[in-house]
Amino acid sequence: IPAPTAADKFSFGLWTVGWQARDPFGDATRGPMDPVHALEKLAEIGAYGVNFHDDDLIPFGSDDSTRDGIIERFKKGLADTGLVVTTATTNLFTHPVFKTGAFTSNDRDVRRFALRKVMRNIDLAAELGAEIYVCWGGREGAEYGASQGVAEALDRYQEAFNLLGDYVTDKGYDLRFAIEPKPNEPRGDILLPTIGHALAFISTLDRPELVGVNPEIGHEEMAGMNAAAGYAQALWQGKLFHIDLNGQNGPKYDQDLRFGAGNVRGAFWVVDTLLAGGYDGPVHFDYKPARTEDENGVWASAKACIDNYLILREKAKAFRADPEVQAALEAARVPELAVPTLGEGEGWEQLLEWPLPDIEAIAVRGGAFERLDQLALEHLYGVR
Ligand code: GLT
Ligand code: MN
Ligand code: MN
Ligand code: MN
Repeated sequence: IPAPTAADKFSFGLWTVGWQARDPFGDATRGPMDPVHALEKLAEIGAYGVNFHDDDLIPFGSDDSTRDGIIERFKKGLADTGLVVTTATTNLFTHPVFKTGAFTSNDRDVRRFALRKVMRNIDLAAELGAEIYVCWGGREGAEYGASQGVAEALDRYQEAFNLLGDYVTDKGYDLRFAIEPKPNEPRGDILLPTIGHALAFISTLDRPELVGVNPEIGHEEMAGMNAAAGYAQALWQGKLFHIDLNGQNGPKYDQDLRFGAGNVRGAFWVVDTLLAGGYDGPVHFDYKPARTEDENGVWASAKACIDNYLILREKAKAFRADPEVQAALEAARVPELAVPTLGEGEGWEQLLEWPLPDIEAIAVRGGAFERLDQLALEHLYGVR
């Protein structure tokens, strides 16, 4: 396994390695983790960056002097370890005030408070040099058909992003937003449930150029989506601002497994897609070290996220470089898809004049995809 370097831009959220492993059925199995300790250990395993929710760093409700002290200590930790703050985000889901939503709560006071909470942490994000501000709207949604109007909720969601776009523009911050889709959990049905919903929503904003997506592998798979295909479309639209890599075993509760566990094949195609699309942002892991683990298990799993990415990157490169794969791609006519359907200067009239080839002969021709996919599996299984 290659050693991680700063150029790989591996990053972790404080809430990942710091997760105390409370679940709906059981209490925490690990104690709180000091953020500066997290920085030290992350630097040790080869991470480049870190990110956080406001409340991960500064407990909700802290007074100003406590807040300032925590920030100063964290800045020193960053300087000592050389870690970079790649992104930041707001916790709009833990405190009971957000139980009916944040930007889209029916309660207007909640919406106004949520925006204030975000703006305050945007100031800190900008101060610490973050370039991306993640927005995961886990509480934006509903359990019941009549409990909120979806159209009105989307109006308020749009209003929130328009206001935040004004805020960073007026403040002169070099910060863009990344919306993180998720279909459900904690709400029964969450607004902007998939990459596609988020991309469509972004196109309605006043400043669409400031907003992209932060797709999480597990969330897409919970929705039955192919994560790699979603990442590819986001790249194609210039909207893959950030990524949350982790593992998931099919459509069930959000497992947040370490990257590379769960759907291994899906993880391989995600890495291949990121390489092909030239993604050069932080390679961020958003996972939860299993509840069974003590702190040793936390760092073993964090290191495993990095290692699995590096392993899969080697395999994806080897797959693409393999002459047999290149021949199989040709046989499957994959390069032909890059050729425009109409020739230079052609329009519908020329297409109508095109002498039809033997359609029945084309219909019996095989796609030759099985051989190609088997080569991918053989690379993944480590026999090539
Ligand atoms: C929360 C969620 C993640 C989001 C984080 C950002 S918070 O842990 O499960 O998927 O990326 O708010
Ligand atoms: Mn039950
Ligand atoms: Mn998740
Ligand atoms: Mn996430």
